[in-house]
Amino acid sequence: MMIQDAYLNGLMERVIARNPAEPEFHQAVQEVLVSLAPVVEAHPEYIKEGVMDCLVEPERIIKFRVPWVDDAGVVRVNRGFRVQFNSAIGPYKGGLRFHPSVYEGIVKFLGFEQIFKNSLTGLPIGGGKGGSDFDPKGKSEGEVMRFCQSFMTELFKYIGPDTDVPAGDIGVGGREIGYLFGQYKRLRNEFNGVLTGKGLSYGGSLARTEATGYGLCYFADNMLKANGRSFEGATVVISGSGNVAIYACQKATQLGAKVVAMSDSNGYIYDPDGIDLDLIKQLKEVERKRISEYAAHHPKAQYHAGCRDIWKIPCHIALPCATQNELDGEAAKALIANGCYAVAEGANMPCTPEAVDALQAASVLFAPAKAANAGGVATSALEMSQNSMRFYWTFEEVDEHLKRIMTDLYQNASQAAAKYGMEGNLVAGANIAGFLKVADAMLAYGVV
Ligand code: NDP
Ligand code: 2IT
Repeated sequence: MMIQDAYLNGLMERVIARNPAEPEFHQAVQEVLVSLAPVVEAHPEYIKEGVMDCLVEPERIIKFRVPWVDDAGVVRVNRGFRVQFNSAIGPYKGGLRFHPSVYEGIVKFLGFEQIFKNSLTGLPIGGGKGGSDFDPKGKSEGEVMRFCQSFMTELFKYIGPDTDVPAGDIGVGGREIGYLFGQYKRLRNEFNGVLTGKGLSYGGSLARTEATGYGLCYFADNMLKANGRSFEGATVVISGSGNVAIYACQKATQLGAKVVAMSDSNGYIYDPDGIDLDLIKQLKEVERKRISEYAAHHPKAQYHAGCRDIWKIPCHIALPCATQNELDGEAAKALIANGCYAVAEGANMPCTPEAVDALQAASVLFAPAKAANAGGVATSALEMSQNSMRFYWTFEEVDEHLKRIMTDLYQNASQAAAKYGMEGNLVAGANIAGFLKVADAMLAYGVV
């Protein structure tokens, strides 16, 4: 889609020229600038006071060497990143991703989107993201531990509970957060809430593990009900079988849906009887195995190598929960042809721009990642609150906060879209509502 504003168009050209060979970052910025064109038209001060130019430039990027020794005694060297994108409304907050595909452009796209997502939660958190091109797959416990310790030995200089609070993302779960927190505590000699997603015995919050997947379904439920639909009786396809996918499957099932497919980076399983989530959890959370093993336990289930065709399975609701650009224009057309009426993004930027355009043109209800998956980081902020209070809330208390946050978020995004003449367009609504709070704080600070 074109940016309907000359200044923002020029800004987009400068972003591309100043950040060459970072297509994911360009894609994320382009989408936001398209949404913000009517806002800057009504509020030229955001351009005049430099807010737009500052918004697309990270406050700070830290890039570092991560050396570690593998089990064979060989020295390995990975790259570490932390992009501290925007601290206008709170300390930088966002996950760490360990995956071989990580480079600066991925961390920048994720950090940029995190600014708006975190603002949308209504909680005081700025935007940041980090990670490494380290691949945890096939590594021993000892190798993962030594890598995490080396990573934190550099990162600890730049983070803190009032400065920057990392958490998990792809390849970083409870195990990795434990190793990272242990090393931070040792280096700093401080026990504080510098990371979220911690274990329950050392400051973690109940319901953080479930929060992104649950929040995704709470958001989707709001969107469906506002349009006379619901999860009850719906057939659902979910990509991924990691943290977000597993708890999205659990909540969708609790809300009355039947989840018939899940995937990993090698392929997908289709189980017409409904996914056996206990088995998925055992294979993925405990044994760290491939999803292909599922078929051996359920004879009616089919395993297909490759990820793309998962979107050809007929469903009413699709929840992409694996990675960026995993659902393209062709996949969107297949979903539409099969009668899919809602797509909610659990992963960050899983739908390509062509897919989003096709879904919206066909009036498929579309919940964008920044809004739909914000329940994870919102619950991270609740973990920070509990750490500051040196207190714990029950699972039910945290879950109630999460539900309310996702409902408020849906309302705010819908209202912002309607206010700027784009009723029902939650992409625009989420971008605008997330932007306004950050932009007003930036205006208040002057040029800093
Ligand atoms: P996990 O590492 O727990 O799971 C990732 C899942 O996605 C795995 O099934 C993985 O398969 C699959 N996957 C990863 N990369 C690819 C790829 N390139 N192609 C196909 N499949 C892939 O991560 P999360 O569940 O935490 O994260 C999933 C998505 O949700 C990401 O986009 C993340 O940014 C986003 N997200 C996560 C939040 C959180 O709280 N954890 C919060 C908000 C968003 P395999 O095991 O084979 O690699
Ligand atoms: O993309 C995300 O919002 C996350 N990976 C969660 C970040 C967090 O700080 O909990």
